[in-house]
Amino acid sequence: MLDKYLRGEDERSLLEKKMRAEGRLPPGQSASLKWPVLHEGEVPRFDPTTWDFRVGGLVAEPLRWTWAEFEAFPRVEVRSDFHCVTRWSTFDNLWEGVGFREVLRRLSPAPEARFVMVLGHRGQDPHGYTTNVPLVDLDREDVLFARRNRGQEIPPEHGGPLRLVVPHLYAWKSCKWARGLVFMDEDRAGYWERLGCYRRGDPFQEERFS
Ligand SMILES: Nc1nc2c(c(=O)[nH]1)N[C@H]1C(S)=C(S)[C@@H](COP(=O)(O)O)O[C@H]1N2
Ligand SMILES: [Mo]
Repeated sequence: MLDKYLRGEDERSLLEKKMRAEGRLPPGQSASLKWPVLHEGEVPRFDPTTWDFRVGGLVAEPLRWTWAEFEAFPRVEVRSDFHCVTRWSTFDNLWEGVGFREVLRRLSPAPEARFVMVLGHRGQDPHGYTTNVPLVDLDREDVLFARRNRGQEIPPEHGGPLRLVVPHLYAWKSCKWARGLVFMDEDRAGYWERLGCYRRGDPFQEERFS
């Protein structure tokens, strides 16, 4: 270890080297051992008696699930990497939660509904955080509404009690405090996308700012 220290190879740069060698470090990213907190606005207070999850837009019928209903959905575990457009990446995050496909099975989106607006907590803000994602990028085994990270409830500042995780796109798509979905026939811009982020945001293509 002293050798590595003297060569300036700390744990972080060793991880970065390994991830680069495995093709898991997108261009322009550095590996982080810490999990930074990054979001706009305030951390919403969670109240299980008023919390709900709403689905609208181009679905057979609009839906609303209470906290108790959502909590009863079967869970999955996913291990995945996480890439923020501000150039940090974390690796092998163990998430547990409700798979996006588990939610999708309960809905009947119209055939033309190829895009989804993911809605964050609104609180006092009439708009709140939103992010648009093509449905094909959500309808994947590794996309989930996460309840737990590395065996712990997700802390409020990281999006607890429920956050979306879309590991193959930049982390601005991984909406914290997720509260709803709107199915759409065309791609509309969410919060960061309106402010100049790419509509899709593939970290391996460096789709950062359009
Ligand atoms: N509701 C909400 N979700 C959000 C954001 C936000 O501002 N509001 N920021 C996004 C961005 S840019 C990143 S990098 C990740 C950061 O998640 P973390 O704070 O858990 O690391 O959350 C994403 N999800
Ligand atoms: Mo980010």
